Amino acid sequence: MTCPGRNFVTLKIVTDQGLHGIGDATLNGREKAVVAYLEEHVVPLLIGKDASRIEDIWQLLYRGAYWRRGPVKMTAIAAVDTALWDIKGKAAGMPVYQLLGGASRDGVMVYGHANGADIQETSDEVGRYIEMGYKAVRAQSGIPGVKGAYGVGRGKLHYEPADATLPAETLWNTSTYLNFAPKLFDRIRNEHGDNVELLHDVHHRLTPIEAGRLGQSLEPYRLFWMEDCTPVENQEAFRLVRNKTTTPLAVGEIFSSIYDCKDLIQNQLIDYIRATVVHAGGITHLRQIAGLAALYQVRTGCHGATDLSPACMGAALHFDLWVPNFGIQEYMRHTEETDEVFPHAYSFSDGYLHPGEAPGIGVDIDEELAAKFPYNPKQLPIARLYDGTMWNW
Ligand code: KDG
Ligand code: MG
Repeated sequence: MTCPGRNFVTLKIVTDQGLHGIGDATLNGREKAVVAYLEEHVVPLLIGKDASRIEDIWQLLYRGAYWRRGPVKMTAIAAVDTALWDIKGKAAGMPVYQLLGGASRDGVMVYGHANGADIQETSDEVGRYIEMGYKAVRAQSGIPGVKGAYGVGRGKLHYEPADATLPAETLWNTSTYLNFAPKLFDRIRNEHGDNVELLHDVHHRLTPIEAGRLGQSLEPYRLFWMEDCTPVENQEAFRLVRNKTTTPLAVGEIFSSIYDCKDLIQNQLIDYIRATVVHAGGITHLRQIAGLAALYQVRTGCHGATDLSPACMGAALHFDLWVPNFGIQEYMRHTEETDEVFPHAYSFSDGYLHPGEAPGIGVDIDEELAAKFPYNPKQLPIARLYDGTMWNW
């Protein structure tokens, strides 16, 4: 565990041939749960195993647990899987995207995060991302009358919601938000034109009928996607949203397996699947999810907030460069300290990321430097309605 600005958990696997691989094992606000699972139940099983048997080790950790799935276990499995792909790439002298089947595109289109205290500040921030070369930008804004609206950080560059040892309390008001959101995107489209893709994260806050209304009211602004418009436990709800709006829907950053996604995908209730390497069982499992999604013209849009470490980002970029049904990749830049702790081969140019040509995932950890940033327990906020009722953050 290390905290170069925020907490990350990294698994490093070393082979007796002198190769090593790393994998991200970070579950924001629940870091130690994954560490304990790895230390108690996973690492002892790996000692002496053949590191080349990625699939068999995946099955051992998944089936062998008896208590299958769930974010803690699937994050632990993802860390092992990523580290083993890293090792296989190094053994072969190839970047992981080559092992997967080679590049399907020249670069990975990413979206950055623009946020501001109000509509103007957010629109200005979208402009700054466009100047930096981004082709796609997520816009989140402070909302008058909503204390601590989702997606608005203290700093512009490194939005970091997990900021307190006990969860900070934010407040939510749906009708204020529903009236506000179209005004935000109206200003952004007016000021920045049609040549930028715009995205928005509702962060699980609406009921299905409210989500339908929001989707309709945002149609004139042609969003690339509306994300997590309603909590995903009730997947049938997406049929109602779908029937109300042509705004594309993205879901899945909290999913940990193909079983969480399959009904949404098979019923064509979403357009983008947000599952990513670290929380959905690693590259081995994510490619199964993408394979299912491809049958239904659902494209990928991997989660890439700052709580996913550069080790996840590197692995995700190899996956993105290869996956036939790629949509977009989220890219929230890390702090300089984080980039130093995790030296990496991936690079950004003109709105696209490329994983680089280093063998493996192209990301390493500087353990000496990492040790200078000790773990600092932090939790994600919670949200309540103005009458005190618990809501979804
Ligand atoms: O740890 C929680 C964050 O990863 C999440 O709030 C970020 O919703 C998010 C996004 O779309 O990046
Ligand atoms: Mg999200």
